[in-house]
Amino acid sequence: MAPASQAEKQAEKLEYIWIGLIIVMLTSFLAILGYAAIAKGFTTPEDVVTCDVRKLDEQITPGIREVAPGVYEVNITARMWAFIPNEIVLENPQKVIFRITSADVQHGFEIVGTNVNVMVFPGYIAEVTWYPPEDMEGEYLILCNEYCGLGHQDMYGKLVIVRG
Ligand SMILES: [Cu+2]
Repeated sequence: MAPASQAEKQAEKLEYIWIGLIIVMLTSFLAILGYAAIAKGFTTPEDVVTCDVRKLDEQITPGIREVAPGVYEVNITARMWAFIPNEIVLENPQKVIFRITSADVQHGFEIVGTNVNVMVFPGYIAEVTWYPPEDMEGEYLILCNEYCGLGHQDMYGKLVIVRG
């Protein structure tokens, strides 16, 4: 074997430097994760509501219910490629509780122009409590913003807020 040239020695030195850097980075990331989990108590959400996709019809009834004056519960099932119900009409809403689940794949639920934007996973019920501004009225677009298959671009709905 020929003796290593100066260039080869230089390359080997650089490789050790990079390996060292990677070890330092990985160790710091794991240390930060461990510190957050143990010392700060950061964990995955525990108040998650689950459901059985095979028995969805028994567990969630899509629709709008006014539970008190101005307080609405809206249950929504997202599926390829629609929201059920697809049109949500609310009269003078003050508080809206959305419960959204998916019957098949991962979807998104976004009301354009508001801060309602949530991922929807099969097997989980995403719950969003929303206080629409008092001057908000008219029609708003509801979009799926997670790519969910060939008909994804057709997956949208409508929120109508009626005041008066
Ligand atoms: Cu989609």
